[in-house]
Amino acid sequence: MSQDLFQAPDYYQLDELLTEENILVRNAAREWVKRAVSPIIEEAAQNAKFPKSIISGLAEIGAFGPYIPEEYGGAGLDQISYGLIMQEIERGDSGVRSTASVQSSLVMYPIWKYGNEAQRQKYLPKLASGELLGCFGLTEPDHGSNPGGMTTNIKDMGDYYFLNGAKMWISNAPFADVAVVWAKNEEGRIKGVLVERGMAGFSTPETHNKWSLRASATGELIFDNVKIPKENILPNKDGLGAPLGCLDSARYGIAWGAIGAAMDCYDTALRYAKQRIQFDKPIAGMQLQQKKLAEMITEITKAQLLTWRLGVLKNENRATTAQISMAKRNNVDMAIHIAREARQILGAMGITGEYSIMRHMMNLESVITYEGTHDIHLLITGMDITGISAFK
Ligand code: TGC
Ligand code: FAD
Repeated sequence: MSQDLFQAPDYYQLDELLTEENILVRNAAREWVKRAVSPIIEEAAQNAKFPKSIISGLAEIGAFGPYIPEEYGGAGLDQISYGLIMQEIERGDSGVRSTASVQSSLVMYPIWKYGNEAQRQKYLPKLASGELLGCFGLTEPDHGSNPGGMTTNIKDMGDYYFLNGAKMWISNAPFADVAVVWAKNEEGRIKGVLVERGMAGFSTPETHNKWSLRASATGELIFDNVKIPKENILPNKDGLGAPLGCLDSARYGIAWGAIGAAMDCYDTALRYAKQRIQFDKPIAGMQLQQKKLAEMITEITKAQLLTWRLGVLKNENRATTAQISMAKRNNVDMAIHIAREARQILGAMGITGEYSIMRHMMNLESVITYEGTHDIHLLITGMDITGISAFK
């Protein structure tokens, strides 16, 4: 990829809404992405290889557990700083943000919220430092949008449980040291299970041939009579609401992250349009290209405002599932449209790895599907405003 010349758009002076700490945290993440992610990410994506070299840097910028209390190794930051870290990381690559989202919101969050003190002490500090990496197993081959139908199960064997079943499309699975897995007990109640690499009967084959999120490793989790010690069950919450509660936190991070990807596409297209001469003038001077760029900055600004407000509500513990869902859906949709338009502004150059746009565009095809598809989020809003569930 050519040199990273990124300049973040802030059309409505939104920095004035941020605290000093928010800006410090955001700038540290921004600087790290330029230094450690941009130079290596295109090659990692082209080779479909997760760049393990970034793990220590992610831990250093506080991307593993930004809002987890410091006593457990987290960064103890507010929700807006958490969002800004995700924005900056996804400005670099959605797959790198995925690794941070999974570790923070889908692994550390459930251990912190639903685990007991021994589980918190055992796992959280090592997850925060990147010494351990985690993954989150909810989706199954036959249960994606409808995780409540899952068939992965635990059976009480007296001193331990037997875990059987399979999860699919799991980010970080191929190298995760610990998996937070959702499984039904004999009463059909969903429980959180901590499964560790090395347990007999547990395997994590990698999923190949992805055209999207190529710098993130995706895989399956297969459980064949895995013996689970009883202390590996998360005791403090069960039912479908437990995994869905984790998704609230991860979807919130994605809402910010998608703004980062959109900002990078817009900034790249703007710079290119000013330099590229056709018909004896920069294409930035052509009305059709200006329309595209004007619409992009408008949509980015609207998303920034929506998401900042959501962050304020989240800081006050007032953000609802439906509000988070709306921001995830809107912002990812906004980013994917901007990526497609920006790609066209670069003409043929837009399809190459010289620029980040095509990589963002392909990545966003996963982001619009995972953590609830665009359709599912429309139906969550529909359910919220009508009071009628389209899922039943
Ligand atoms: P429903 O009947 O609505 O709810 C079941 C129970 O859950 C409660 N609940 C929530 N609790 C906490 N937080 C939330 N966000 C909650 N949403 C619902 C609800 O109150 C109820 O509780 P109770 O006590 O009455 O039992 O459930 P449903 O079966 O009708 O499903 C609703 C639906 C479709 C919205 C839900 O299943 C859904 O969100 N599906 C989408 C699945 C999804 O998002 N999967 C994501 C997998 S993880 C992933 O993609 C990681 S990618 C990571 C990366 O790489 O970045
Ligand atoms: P399906 O549920 O089969 O949906 C197919 C289509 O039908 C979609 O367009 C959907 O919108 C539509 N549809 C489904 N139900 C309805 C309905 N009621 N009304 C209208 N339309 C409907 N999962 C994890 O648990 N952990 C992970 O770490 C994880 N990482 C992922 C990483 C990647 C790269 C990808 C691509 C996925 C990942 N997922 C993960 C899985 C992801 O959450 C699921 O793919 C997603 O929830 C959708 O499930 P599905 O793919 O089975 O699609």
